[in-house]
Amino acid sequence: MSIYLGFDSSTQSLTATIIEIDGARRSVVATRTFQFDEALPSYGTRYGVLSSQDGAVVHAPPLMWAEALEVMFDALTREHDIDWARLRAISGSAQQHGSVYLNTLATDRLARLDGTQVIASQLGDVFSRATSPIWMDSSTTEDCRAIEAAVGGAAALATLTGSRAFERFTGPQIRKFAREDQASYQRTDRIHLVSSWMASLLSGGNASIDRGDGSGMNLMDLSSGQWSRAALGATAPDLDSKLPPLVPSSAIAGTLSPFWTQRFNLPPARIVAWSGDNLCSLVGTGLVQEGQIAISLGTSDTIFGVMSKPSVSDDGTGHVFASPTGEFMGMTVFKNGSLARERIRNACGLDWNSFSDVLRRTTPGNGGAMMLPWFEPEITPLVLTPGVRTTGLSEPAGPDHVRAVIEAQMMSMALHSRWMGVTPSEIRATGGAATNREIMQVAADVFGAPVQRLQQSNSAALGAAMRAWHADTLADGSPMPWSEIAAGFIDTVAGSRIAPIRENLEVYRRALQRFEDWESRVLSERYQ
Ligand code: XUL
Repeated sequence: MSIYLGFDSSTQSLTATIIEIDGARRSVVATRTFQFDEALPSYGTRYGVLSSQDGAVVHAPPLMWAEALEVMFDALTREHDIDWARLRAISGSAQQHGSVYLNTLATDRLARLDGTQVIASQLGDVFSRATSPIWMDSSTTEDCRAIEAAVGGAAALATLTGSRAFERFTGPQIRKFAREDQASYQRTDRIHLVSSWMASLLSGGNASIDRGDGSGMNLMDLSSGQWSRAALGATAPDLDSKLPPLVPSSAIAGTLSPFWTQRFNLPPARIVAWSGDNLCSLVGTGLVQEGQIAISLGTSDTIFGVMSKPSVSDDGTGHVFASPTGEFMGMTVFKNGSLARERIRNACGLDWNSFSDVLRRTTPGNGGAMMLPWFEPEITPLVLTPGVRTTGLSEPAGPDHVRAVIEAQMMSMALHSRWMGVTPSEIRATGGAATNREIMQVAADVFGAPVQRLQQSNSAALGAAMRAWHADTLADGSPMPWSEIAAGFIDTVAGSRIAPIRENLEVYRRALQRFEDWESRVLSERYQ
C-alpha cells in the first residue's frame, strides 16, 4: 500500500490531496485546503495577491507560499490519521508564470533549513526581488513587443515557444525586472517558477523547471524542450546562468529534505518536479487523448485539451504547452473568471443558490442583451485597460446581468478556443463553478455538447498526486501507463451529465455570431 501527496499552490489557496494505491484499489484519502488571506494574514494579501492601484502590476509574497507548505504539513499530520511511513512521493501544481528571484544566499539556506525553527525565519533574506510577479500581472506590454521584434515577430515567437509574447509570461516579466532594476537583476543568482520554487523548498536544493510549466515562459524551444538561445537573448543578459535546467515532468528533484522529515516526522519521500496548474489539471481531469476538452472554472477560467502536434493558434490567442503525458496541450485563458462571477453576484445581492435561481428564471440569449465582463485587464481577448461593456442590459444590475456574465464567459470560451480545431463530443468540467448546474447548462447549450462534472473539484491537486504516482513507478523502472493511472481516479459525478437543450442550440448559434461581431467592434473602437 502506497500513498502519494499532491499539492496545488494556486492564486488564492493551498490544497493538498492524498491518494492511496492498494493493489487494484485506488482512493483519495484526504483533501485539505486553506485560503492564504485567512491562514497567513500577516502577508497582507487580498485573494492571495498584492495589487497595485491601476491593477496592471500584480505580485505575491514568495515567502507566503513557503510558509503555507509548513502550515499545510502541520495541519495534515495533526488532523489526519495517515500512516505517513507509506508516503512514497510528493509532487505539486502551482499557478503558472509567476517567478521567484533568489540571491546567492538561497542555495545554501535551502540545503541547511533547520527543522527546529519555522521556515519563514530562515528564508527572509534569500530574495533578490522582494515580491513575485504573478500571472495576473499585465504590466509588460513594452517587453512583449521588444521580445517579439527581436526573434522575428509574434508568429515566429509563437512557433518557437508555443505562444506569442503574453504580459504575464515569465520572459517578459524578467525583461521588465532586468530593465527597471538592473542592480537587483544582477544580484539574482537563480530565477524559479512558483512550481520549481516549491519543489526546491521540499527537496532542499534548486529544483529544475519541468517542460510543461517551462512552456509558459516565452523562453523554451517547444520542439527541443531546451532553453531557446534566441528567446533568452531577447529577454535579459546572462539569463542562461540564472535559470534552472529544464526536465521532463516526471523527473525526480530529490527526496524530502531533513527540515520536513524531522519537523513533521515524515519519510524521505521522492520529490517529483512540480508543474503548472493547468498541466496538472489536464492529468487530473483524465485528458490523456486528443479530442477531449475540459473547462476549468477558477480564479482564471481556462479551456484546454491534448494535441498530438504543437500547432499554434493563428490569431495569437492560445498557448501550446508540453504536456506531462508526453504530447502537447492547447489552452486559452480568461482572467475574468470567478472574481467576475462574484462581482455580479454581489452587485445583485445574491448568494450562489439565488444566482442559480436567476439563471433558471431568465431566458437563454438574454433577449439580445450582452456583457463584456472586463472587470480586470483581460488576457483573452487582450484588454489592458479594464472596463465592463454592456449592451441592452438594465441598470442598476439585475437578473439580466447574472445571465449576461455567464453567457459572455461561455461564448468567449467557445469563440476563442476554435483555433484548437476540436469539436468536442463531451466537455469535462472542473473548478468551483463546475458544481453549479445552471452555469453548466449554459456551457452545454453554448458548446452544443454535454458537460460532465468530475468527482474531484480540485483537479490540479489530484493531477499532481497522480503525477507523483506515475513518476514513482517510472523511477522504479516499471512505469504505469497514463490510461491506467487516469482510469483509477477520474470519476464523473453520477447524474451530473448535462445535455444541451435542443431549442437553445439555435439561440446560442445566433448569439455567438452577435457576440463575436460586438466584441470585435468594441476592441477596434478601443484600439483605434
Ligand atoms: C495560465 C494562467 C492561469 C494561471 C493561474 O496561462 O495564466 O491559468 O496558471 O491559474
